Amino acid sequence: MCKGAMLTEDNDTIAAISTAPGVGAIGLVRLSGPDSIAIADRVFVGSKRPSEMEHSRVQFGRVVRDGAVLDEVMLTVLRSPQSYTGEDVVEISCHGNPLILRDVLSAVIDAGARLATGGEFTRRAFLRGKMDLCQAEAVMELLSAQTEEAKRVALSQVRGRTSQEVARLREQVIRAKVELDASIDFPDDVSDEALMGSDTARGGSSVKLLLDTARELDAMISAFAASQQAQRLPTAAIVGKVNVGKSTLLNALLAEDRVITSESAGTTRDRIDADLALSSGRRVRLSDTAGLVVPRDELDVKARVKMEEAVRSADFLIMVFDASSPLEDEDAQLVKTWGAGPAVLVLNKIDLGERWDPSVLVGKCGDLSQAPVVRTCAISGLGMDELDGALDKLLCAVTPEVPSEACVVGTMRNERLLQRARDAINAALAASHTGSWPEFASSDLAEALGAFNEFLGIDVGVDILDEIFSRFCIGK
Ligand SMILES: Nc1nc2c(ncn2[C@@H]2O[C@H](COP(=O)(O)OP(=O)(O)OP(=O)(O)O)[C@@H](O)[C@H]2O)c(=O)[nH]1
Ligand SMILES: [Mg+2]
Repeated sequence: MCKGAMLTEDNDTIAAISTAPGVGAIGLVRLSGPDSIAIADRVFVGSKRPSEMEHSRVQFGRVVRDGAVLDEVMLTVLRSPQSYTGEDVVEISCHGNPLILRDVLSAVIDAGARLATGGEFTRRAFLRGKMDLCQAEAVMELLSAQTEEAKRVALSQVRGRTSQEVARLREQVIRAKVELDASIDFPDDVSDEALMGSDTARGGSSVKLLLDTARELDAMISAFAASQQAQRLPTAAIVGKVNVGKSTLLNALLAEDRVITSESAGTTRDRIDADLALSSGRRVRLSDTAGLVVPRDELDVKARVKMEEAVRSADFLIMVFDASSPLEDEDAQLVKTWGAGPAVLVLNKIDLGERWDPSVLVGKCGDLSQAPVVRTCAISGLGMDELDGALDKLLCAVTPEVPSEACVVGTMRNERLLQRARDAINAALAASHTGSWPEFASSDLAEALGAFNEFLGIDVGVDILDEIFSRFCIGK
């Protein structure tokens, strides 16, 4: 078992490329461990040796191997314990070319470092007490956050707010348990009143303390559900009759030639997803779908199934119509079948004229009266700004509100542990209504403390750490 901050695992020096794969202005190779600075001495040539540099100083120089210059770099030395991992860390900022980064990494490995595994830097930060497990897990959440809410939750967790809240609740349970245990060991010294509630002279009874804790846990658990929904990328399915310009509209929104379009009806068969960043910065996943048509063959039937799946999983619909030709049965079918949910109505091909009024559609489905109508010409991009704005409003409407002051946990593991703690506390409270209080309650509270400990990473098993850190990328 790991004693959280106390136990350290490996004591070697690890290295990895910490920036994202691909070309960038700058790429970072990071070393952590007791030999980081000695290894840097072996590969770096500058006016000072890295071992002579003070903490957090940066120096320009060259990384060399066998006399050949691999790159001109900026090298930073961070001395233990004032670094991300708590160990000696050296960061080498190179030109962000993957070939250069690979050369510099292989030079430091030849000089004595080991290639880091996924999440190993953060795992070391946890094991050396730089952060608790809840914060360490949130580092990964922060890197992969796709929505504002996901970013907010992860950042607040990385900064330690969630850990502080959970540590406070854990303290409350410890206080209640100490009082209960005292009543078991010294039954004459602790009155039932003190435990059950009316004796407030002792600074609040165990029952009151536990009721408050369970209430706070309840609030965190219910905020989790709303927050999870707000954390996933909302999706919108682009639907409509064949050939109305759905795929052209997707390309216009993305400002790239992403999907095939053509004048023959039935071009799109499969569902095609693409992520779009709106001008507000909010993001939405768009699904282009096969057009509605009377099925002629098995392929049409399969395409229809895919289209219906996309509609079912969408948060809202982008219903596309050809404004330049008369409405047909498929248009009416679209509105009748799916017009009751949140949607934006797109009247496309307005460059070819507008043959009908959108009120005709609204008349077919009462719920559509709330739907915004946007007129577009997808081949020229006309109307895309209005559509961007309409999508943004719909996104706000379908994203559940999570109070910004709510303390929310980021992962299912975290939420399950809070539930486990809450259920154990409730079991302890139930015991207070039976003759079994306080013996049974004390063991329930031990269970609640176990859940809090696992949450914070106190006394967790290596298997749990492996599980958590295996999801990390290499270099973090
Ligand atoms: N004039 C004009 N033509 C358009 C417009 N939008 C799309 N088109 C054309 O309409 C044809 C069909 O476009 P698509 O985007 O393939 O239509 P779709 O709805 O995806 O069609 P399916 O995948 O077959 O259901 C293509 O020839 C497009 O160039 C528009 O706003 N104005
Ligand atoms: Mg298409």
